[in-house]
Formats: sequence, C-alpha cells, structure tokens
Amino acid sequence: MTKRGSLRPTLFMTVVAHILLIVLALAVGLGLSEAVVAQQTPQPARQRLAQDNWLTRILQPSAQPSAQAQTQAQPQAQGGAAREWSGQSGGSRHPLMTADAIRAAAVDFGNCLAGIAPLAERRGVSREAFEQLTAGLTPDLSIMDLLDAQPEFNKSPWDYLDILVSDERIARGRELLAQDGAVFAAVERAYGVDRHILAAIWGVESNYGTKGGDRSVLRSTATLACVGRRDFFREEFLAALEIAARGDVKADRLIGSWAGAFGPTQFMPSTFKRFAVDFDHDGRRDVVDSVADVMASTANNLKTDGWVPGESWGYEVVLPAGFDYLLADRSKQMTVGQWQALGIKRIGDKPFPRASEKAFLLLPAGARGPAFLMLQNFRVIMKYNPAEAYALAIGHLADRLRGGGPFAQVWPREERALSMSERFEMQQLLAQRGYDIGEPDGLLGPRTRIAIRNFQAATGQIPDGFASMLVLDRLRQP
Ligand SMILES: [Ca+2]
Repeated sequence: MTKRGSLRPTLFMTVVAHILLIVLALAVGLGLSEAVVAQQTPQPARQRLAQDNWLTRILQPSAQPSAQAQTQAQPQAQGGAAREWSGQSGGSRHPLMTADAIRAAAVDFGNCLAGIAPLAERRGVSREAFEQLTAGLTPDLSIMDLLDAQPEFNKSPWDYLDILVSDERIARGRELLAQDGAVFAAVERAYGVDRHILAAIWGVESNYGTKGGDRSVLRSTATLACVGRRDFFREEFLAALEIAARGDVKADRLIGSWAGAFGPTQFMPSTFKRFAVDFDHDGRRDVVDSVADVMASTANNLKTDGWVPGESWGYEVVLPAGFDYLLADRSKQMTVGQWQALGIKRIGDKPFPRASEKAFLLLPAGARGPAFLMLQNFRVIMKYNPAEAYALAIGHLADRLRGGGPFAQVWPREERALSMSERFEMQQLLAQRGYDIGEPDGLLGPRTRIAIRNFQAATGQIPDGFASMLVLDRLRQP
C-alpha cells in the first residue's frame, strides 16, 4: 500500500500519517477491533502496518523514519448507512482534521474532484470515463474518524498470532493450496516465491479474501484525496481511476478497506500500478477475482522487493545463558555463523542450512518470549506489511501451511500490551529519570526503547528493551 495524506510541514509527519493509514486498512480488513497501526511509505512497495505496544520495533523498517501513528480499526459497518462521521475533530489536531475543516472540505468535494479531472486525463482516463466513474460520488466522512483515531488499547504479539495463525486459517490455506495447486506451481516457477508465503499473505491480509473491506475504493480514495490530511491520497485516487477506466478491475469490484486497499492480498491502487500482472492472459490484471493474477502480482511484488528463492524467512532460536540482549536489535545484523559462534542454536538443535546468511535477532516479547533469527526474506515480508506482528504471522502461517508445528517457546501470556496512557506514563517517568525519549507521544519508538534498555541495565534487569508492566512498575518506584 502506498498512501500519503499529510501535512505539508515535514516529511516525518507525512510518514506518520501514512503509517496510520496503512495499518488501519489492514486492521479493518482483518476485522480486528482493537488498535492497529498502519504505516505506509509513499513510493516503494506497499507497506502496511499493524501494531501494538512495541510499536517501536514494529515500525521501524530500516531506512524509514520511525514515524508511527495509531488508529483504531472499527468493526466493519454493514452497509454505508451505518457509517456516520462522529462530527468530531481528529485526535491528530492537524489543521485539516478539525471538524470545521472537514465540513468545509466536504462542501467543496465537487470542486476538488473537478480539479483532479485534468490530472486523470493526463493519465489516460478520458473526461467521459471520469464523469462516469465519479457520477454521484459523495465523500465518506466516516473515514475521518478512522483516519485520526487514537486507540487506547493494543494487542500483544501473541494476540495477533492467535488470530492470524489459527487452526481455521491453517486448514483453509491448505485447502486452497491443494485446490489451486497448478496456479501456485506456475507462479512459483515464474517468480521464485514460495507458494506457502503467497498463501499466507492471502490468509493474513484478508482471511483468504473474506475480509478485505466493503467500501468503494474510488469513494474512499476520493474522500481521502479531498478531505482531511490528503496529499498522499490523490495518487491513490488517480491510480484507482486508471484501474477502473482500463477495466482491469471494474469499479463495482474495486471494493476494499477505508484506506483503499483491495483484493485478497490488499493491494493499494498505486501498488497495483507497480506490480499487477495478467498471469492468466485474459487481458485484465484482475487482482480481485483471478487467483492467478492475485498470486502472480503478489509474487511479483515480493520478487521486486528482493525475495531470495529457496530461503526461509527466519528460524526460531534458543539463546544461551548470559546472552547479551543488546544484540537483539534490527540494526545488529550478522551472519548465521557469527550468531552460532555466540551460542545461538536452532530449536531442536537442527542445523542452519547456510551459515553465510545475514540475520538479525528479533525478540517480539522481550527476553521472556520466543527468539528468532530473521533473514532477508523477513525484511521483504516487512516491506509488504511493515507491522512486525503481521510479518511474523505471515512467515509462521507459511510454515504451518507447509506442515510445520507451532513455535516451541512460549509467549509470556501473563503480560499484556501497555495502554496508550501507560505508554505515556512510561515515557514521562523515563524522562524524569533523565533518559532521552524525545517528546512523549505514547508511541514507543527507537529512542524510548534505548531508554528502556538503559534503565533496565541500570536497575539490574535484562536489557531487552521490552516495554512490559514490570518495567513500568519498576519506574513507578522511587
Ligand atoms: Ca487476468
């Protein structure tokens, strides 16, 4: 996904907004009723984010600013009538998100569309097609509440995995792999991307096409292009117009999340433009109703982003006693051989296939949960969906579809994700103790994580940087 929709001020803010959106789209698609964070980047591959308390790591793909935002995904309303805008100003306090600004933009919606028509024409969408595709279009203001929501509660990594890698999803994925075996085999040959990963993306992004949102992509992206924080979405709206005008996906099948992601693998319109292919050669790149086109387009996306054929996404590993947890950081990349030299082993002491693979160590729940060495393909999955929990779910679901078992190590289920106010409090307490956390924002970014590690180290705790209740309790003590 790709979107934009932000502030003029800074690139950082823009990125923040993007993040929000994307994740939201995801969450909506998944039907998760709690917090999710979406992230997006303007150009590169589509990215989406879902998030929760360790927002921090989640959002922190390599080169991107760790902007994050949160939003609340709401259960999908049934039918447009059930969706009303609250009439409230957005939580972001962005000038374009005040209630008055939203109302004014809604009144001006027709003019805004008229201003976009010439841009569409330059992209080959005739005036006639534009008129037809936008006839009777009204803004869907209920999106403004989703765009700017500030969820108080978040899910933990294991909550996401429980939902996204359920027995049901495993069973359904295996059925589809069998049913569409010929298609998967052909796509695998053409793109070198593991069919189980493709099926897992299908399962995680939309529960195999059953939960991808029910809003008109043209209407959603037009709304986001003209109302609220908007810049990013003009491109998406234009791309959606192109798709519908060309007939790749007809307007009435261009249905998706409020943020404009559509189809079984939740392409954003601009992502479609970069990666969609007509794999079944019927003249249309139909990433909604053609399994061949959906899977090939998704594989094309992953291949373009650097998928390494024949390699896994990562390995569940066991850390030796006395391990230096400061090494568990996405920025600390070493070869598998170097990790082995530090005493890291695969679960069950299985051999690592290639000691030369570069990997980083991920502890999604801190020192008390499972540990993973993540390879290049995990980074590629994170470009597809930048939420760490979602990327892990995709990798794990793929392994389960292939016949693998559950993770061997247990999650610290007695822990829970910190609420927004608890995260604020944690940051304030860290700042009071002299740790540099930047401006408290309730989002646990890299600076906060480093501050947590330093505080943990200074107080004799394992410095895993995990924002647990334990850390918060300790901070509350004098
Ligand atoms: Ca086709």
